[in-house]
Amino acid sequence: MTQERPSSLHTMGQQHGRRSWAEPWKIKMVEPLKVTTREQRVTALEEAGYNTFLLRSDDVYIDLLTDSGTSAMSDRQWAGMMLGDEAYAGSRNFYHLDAAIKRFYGYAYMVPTHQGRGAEHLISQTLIKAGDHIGGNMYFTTTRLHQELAGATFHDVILDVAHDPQDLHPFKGNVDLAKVEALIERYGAAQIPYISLAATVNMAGGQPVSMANARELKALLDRHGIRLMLDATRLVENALFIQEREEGYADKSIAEICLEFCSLTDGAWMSAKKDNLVNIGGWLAVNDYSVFEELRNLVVVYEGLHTYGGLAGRDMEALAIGIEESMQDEHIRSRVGQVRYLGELLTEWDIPIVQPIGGHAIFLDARRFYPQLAQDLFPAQTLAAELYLDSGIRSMERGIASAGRNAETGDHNRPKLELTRLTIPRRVYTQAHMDVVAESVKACFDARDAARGLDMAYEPKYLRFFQARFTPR
Ligand code: P61
Repeated sequence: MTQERPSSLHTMGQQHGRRSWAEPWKIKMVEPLKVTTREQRVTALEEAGYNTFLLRSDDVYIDLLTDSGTSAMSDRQWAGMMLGDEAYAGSRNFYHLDAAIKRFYGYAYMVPTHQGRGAEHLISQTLIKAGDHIGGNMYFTTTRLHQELAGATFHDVILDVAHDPQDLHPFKGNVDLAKVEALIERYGAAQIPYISLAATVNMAGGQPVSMANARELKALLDRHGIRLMLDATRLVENALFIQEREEGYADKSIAEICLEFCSLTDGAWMSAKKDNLVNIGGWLAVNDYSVFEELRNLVVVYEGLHTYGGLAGRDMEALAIGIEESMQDEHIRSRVGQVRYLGELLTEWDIPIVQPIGGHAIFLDARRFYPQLAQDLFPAQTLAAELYLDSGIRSMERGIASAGRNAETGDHNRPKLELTRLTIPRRVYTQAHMDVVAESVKACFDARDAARGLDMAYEPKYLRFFQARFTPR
C-alpha cells in the first residue's frame, strides 16, 4: 500500500485556492544587484543624512524608492529606440506618439514634455491666474507646487476616508462633491479654473477613482463652466480597479475603460515615467484648441519645440510603444498583482499598511508602526532608514517631511497620513524579491520598540524631502 506524503509546501496559488500566476514576460538581460553588509549600510546612510533620496543607487539592494522612470522597457521598446528620428522639427516619432495618445487617451491635441512636472508647469501657467483656487483629490508635491507658483491656493476635495489608512472604501480616491460645491460657493466659478483629478491617488496609497464619481464630478463642473483636468500618471492602474470593482465594467477592456474615463475630462497631464513604461518622458493633452495654442506657445520657451518637448526622437518612440503595452490587460493585472502579493503577505502578518492595497506601492503606516514616536520625530523617515539598515531596501517617506511647511504660519504641515512607501517598479523584480522585502519589513516590525526617531538638520526651501538631512535621536 502506498502512502501519500503530506506536503507542507504550497505555491502561492495553492495558498489562495487557485492556480498560480506568473509574470507575463521573461528576462532577456540582467542587471546584477549589489549586496552590502550592515556596516557598509550604516556608513552609507550616515553620509546620506538618513534620507533615502540621498543614497547612491550603488549602495541599494532592492530599490523601491519609486516606480517613476524605473520600469524595464520591452524588446519592442528597445528596438523602437533605434528608430529615433532626431530631426529638430517634425520627427516621425512625434507623430507616432500623437497617434498613440489619440487612440488610447482620446484627446485631440498633445504637446510632449520632458516629464510630468514639465507638463504641470505648462498647464498651471496657462490656466491659472493669481488669486485662483484649485480643488484636487489630495495634493501631490509637484502638482501643488506648480499650482501655487502660478498663484493659486490648493484645496483638498478628496473623500475624508482617504485620510484613514484603515478604511476599506473601494474608491478612496473619489472626490467629495459636497466639498467641490462648497468651494464653488465660497470662491465662485470664475476663480476656479479647473478641478485637478488624479487617478489613482498617489499620496492616498494608490487609491482609485470610480467612473461614476468622475461622471458626477464632470456634470457638476459643467453646470458651472469649470474644467476637469486629469493627472493621468497612473490611470491604467485606476482602470484595473474599475474593471474589478465597479458594476458594469467587468467585461470591458482596460483600454476601453481608460478611453471612457478620459472622455469625462477636458485634458490631462502625464508623467509617462509611470504607467507608460519609459525611463523619461511626459505629455500634456487637451481638447480645447485655444488652450492647446497657448501650451504650444509655452512649450517652446520651457521644454523644446512642440514636436519634441525636451525628449529625443527615440524617447518618443519608446513612449508610443510603451503606451500601447501599458494598456494590455495581462500586463496591468500582473503589475498590480505583484503589489497585491506583497501587501497580502504583510497583511497576513498583521503589519500596519494602508488598506485597501493600492496600485503601485505598499504604504506602511508609520504611525501604527511606531506609536511611541511623535510626528515631529519623522516616523516614516525613521522607518525608511531602518528598512535600509536591515536589508539595503530603499523606500520613500510620504509623511510630514514630504508635506512641507504652511506658507503662512511657517509651521510643518502635519498630514494625517504618515507613510513609508514601498514602490514597485514595473517589470523589474520577481516574486522572490517581494518575499525578501516582506521579510525585511517583518524584521523591522519585530524591532519596532527600539526606534527613537530623527531630527531634521538641513531643510531646503522647495520640496524639502528630496534633499533634507536628518540626525538620529
Ligand atoms: C513618484 F518624491 N511621482 O511617485 P514627474 N503626478 C503624479 C506623480 O506621482 C508624479 C508627478 C505627477 C513620483 C516622482 C516624484 O515628491 C516627489 O515625471 C501623480 O516626476 O515630474 C511623480 O511627475 C510628477 C517623487 C515626484 C517624489 C515628486 O515617485
